[in-house]
Amino acid sequence: MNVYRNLLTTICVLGLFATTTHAQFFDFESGDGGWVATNDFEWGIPVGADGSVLGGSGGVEPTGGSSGDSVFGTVIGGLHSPSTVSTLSQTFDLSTQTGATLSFMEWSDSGDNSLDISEVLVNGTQVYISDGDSLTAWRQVDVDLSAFDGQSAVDITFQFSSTAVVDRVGWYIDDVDVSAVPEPMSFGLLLAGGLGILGYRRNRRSA
Ligand SMILES: [Ca+2]
Ligand SMILES: [Ca+2]
Repeated sequence: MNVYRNLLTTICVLGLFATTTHAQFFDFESGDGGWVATNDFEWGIPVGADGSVLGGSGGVEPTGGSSGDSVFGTVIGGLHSPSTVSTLSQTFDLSTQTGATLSFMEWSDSGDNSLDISEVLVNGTQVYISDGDSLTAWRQVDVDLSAFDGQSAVDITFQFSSTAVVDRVGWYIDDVDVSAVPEPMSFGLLLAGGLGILGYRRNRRSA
């Protein structure tokens, strides 16, 4: 009976391992997490800069992060630049994943979407566009990336494109989470490994 109980426990434990993984989570507290920033995007601690006070328009940037202090934003403590495309990118391997998702926290003050555009591109395809609201709190965004399951090079890019019309504090990003569940083959390997350990322990006990 003990063998069957152990087997059940092993399967349950492996089942826990097979649930959604959050191995690729970035709170940006200890660094840039390998994200590559261009132009206005920079890593740092926002201080609540006010777009109108700075000579631009709109609302304020956050004070600190959604988590901790640090974030990425289009000019920390200042207005974004006019007529500039700024990007924040990293490439992920989703070749052994299924049901991939992207979630992140955003703070946006970019005005009407007909002017400045805050969007997420995955392998060049737009998967999210922010409405550009003048947010006064962090907002969670969830994006389904399952269309990219099985691909070994999935580029995720946060892209902020500004016009020459009016400058605001822009777009701030924190707590980026690229999650997925190991595909069935990976789960099978885990199960086989677990059963192997169980068999080894059983053999050792009876030896
Ligand atoms: Ca943070
Ligand atoms: Ca800014």
